[in-house]
Amino acid sequence: MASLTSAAVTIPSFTGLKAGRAAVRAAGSSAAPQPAKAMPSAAVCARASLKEVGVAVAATAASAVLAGNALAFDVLLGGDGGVLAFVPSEFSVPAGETIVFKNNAGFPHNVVFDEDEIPSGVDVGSISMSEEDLLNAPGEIYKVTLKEKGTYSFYCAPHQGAGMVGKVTVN
Ligand SMILES: [Cu+2]
Repeated sequence: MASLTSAAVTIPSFTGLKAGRAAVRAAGSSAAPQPAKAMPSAAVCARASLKEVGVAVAATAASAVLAGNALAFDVLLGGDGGVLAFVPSEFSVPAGETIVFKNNAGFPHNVVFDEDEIPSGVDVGSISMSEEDLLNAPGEIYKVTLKEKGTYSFYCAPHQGAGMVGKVTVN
């Protein structure tokens, strides 16, 4: 469900970006000194950008198949050297992109958002694991999708004292 939603949100906005760029190019060519040439070259631009969009959508689909998730941001729980940390511990994601926390080393871990350090109006219970829930096995994941823009702080309950804390900015 989560990956479907993410794809549905992402692909139209990406296409929109391309269309916006094509519009700028078309406007540029119609401002050219010879209006007779403006029409054909604008048409060529439009055709070329349609091709680009096709390629972009195909590339997105291919990476979705490879990753199993259209657009996701991966965070490791525990560094490869055994350090008790989120890797990376500070990052940004677009609103609606799924964040995938993956058990890597030094588990058990979990992901608990700090109710005092999330955007107002966001229900902390809907985005957090409970303090008691733990990811025990290698490769186990916790996924969350943040829709409200702002800064969110989170921590791993077992390792908060060891500095396993993180911050994500949703924009
Ligand atoms: Cu931990």
